[in-house]
Amino acid sequence: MIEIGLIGKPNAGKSSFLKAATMQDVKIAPIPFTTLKPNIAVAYVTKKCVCGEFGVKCNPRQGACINGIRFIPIGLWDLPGIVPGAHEGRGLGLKFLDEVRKTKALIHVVDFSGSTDSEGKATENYDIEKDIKFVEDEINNWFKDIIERGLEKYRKNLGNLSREELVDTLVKQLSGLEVKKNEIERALDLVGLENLGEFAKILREISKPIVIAANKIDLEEAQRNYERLKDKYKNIIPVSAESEIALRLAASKGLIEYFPGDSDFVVKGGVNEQQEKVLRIIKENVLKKFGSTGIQHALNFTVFNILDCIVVYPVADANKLIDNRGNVLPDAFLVKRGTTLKEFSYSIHTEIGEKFICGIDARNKRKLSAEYELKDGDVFEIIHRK
Ligand SMILES: Nc1nc2c(ncn2[C@@H]2O[C@H](COP(=O)(O)OP(=O)(O)OP(=O)(O)O)[C@@H](O)[C@H]2O)c(=O)[nH]1
Ligand SMILES: [Mg+2]
Repeated sequence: MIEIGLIGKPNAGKSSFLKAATMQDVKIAPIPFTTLKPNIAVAYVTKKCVCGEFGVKCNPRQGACINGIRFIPIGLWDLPGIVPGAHEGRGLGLKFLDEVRKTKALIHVVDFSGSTDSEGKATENYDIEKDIKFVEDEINNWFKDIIERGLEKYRKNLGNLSREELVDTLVKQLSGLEVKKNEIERALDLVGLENLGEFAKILREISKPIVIAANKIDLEEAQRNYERLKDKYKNIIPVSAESEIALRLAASKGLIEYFPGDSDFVVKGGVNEQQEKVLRIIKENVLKKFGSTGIQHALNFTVFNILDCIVVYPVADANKLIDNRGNVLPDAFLVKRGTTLKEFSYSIHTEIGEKFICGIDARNKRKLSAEYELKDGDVFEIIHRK
């Protein structure tokens, strides 16, 4: 399962984001350091399912398929707040980041309203660009410290190491961080190792990209800041975690019809005056202005645009599209674009990879080779030796 981490200063809304995305009951409060230990919960990215095209009704083993939209599980980590100097131990430090080494990307939840300072304390007109910078710097420093530790024993003779030895050393040191060999090679090609800080920064950008969630976008100040900065930073999504929580809650109580990611909702009745007012504000101030609350969009954007994942559907029988128990289109897997069928087979089970013979495309029943590059929406059977 792909894992994503929520980072940011205290009070930015990380736990609110997690709750909005998963409805997991986590502690949320307007005081800094409410979260003291990482929480993980299952969230979902959404994509149109292939069941409509094949004219079948699917039985997902994980997640769900609702109105032809497939909900594919990912792991989402809610982390304690980061303050400037965290990599040197300030605040709660960065120790907890060790628990999220396996994340493939990070969502930086930023309080775009500017109503909290770098430590999460209440203020006014805070310069949010400072947050965008210091949190990234802290994460880059975390990488740098790990790389430095790995190279410690070679310090005196770093110049004597061949490129291959250097890459091998870095691969070993960074393996727990989900950093791949080709990512290390790319970073070395781009900036070399002369300036370790620069190398760590580039490697972090390649191997753990950061998406900015411009949170609290329901507030006027946040909307002003977003308009001012949206073109300056790339990968920035306007978000209102609080609005999404309210909408999901109202939907679960049967007050409204609402689907995560929707640009609107329908009131079903039984809404009191206060609830009606809150819903109206969300509709006018968030949904109409930004197209959604941004929570689902931020997750989908991170997985599909930034990590460049596609969705594939392995089945045990390419004719009936079922697994061994008769479930139709049981699995929808996220894989990185460019993954070959053989690599995918290994990722399911080493034995399937080792005994791989070929694949069969469920659409045209043609054979697929080991080197076939999987495409978005592929449905296939893997034939392997028994
Ligand atoms: N207006 C508004 N307030 C929000 C939004 N999201 C979170 N908040 C508020 O911001 C405060 C902090 O939220 P949390 O989710 O606890 O923040 P956190 O980043 O997890 O904080 P720490 O655990 O202390 O690091 C709470 O009072 C939330 O209600 C939002 O979208 N809009
Ligand atoms: Mg929290």
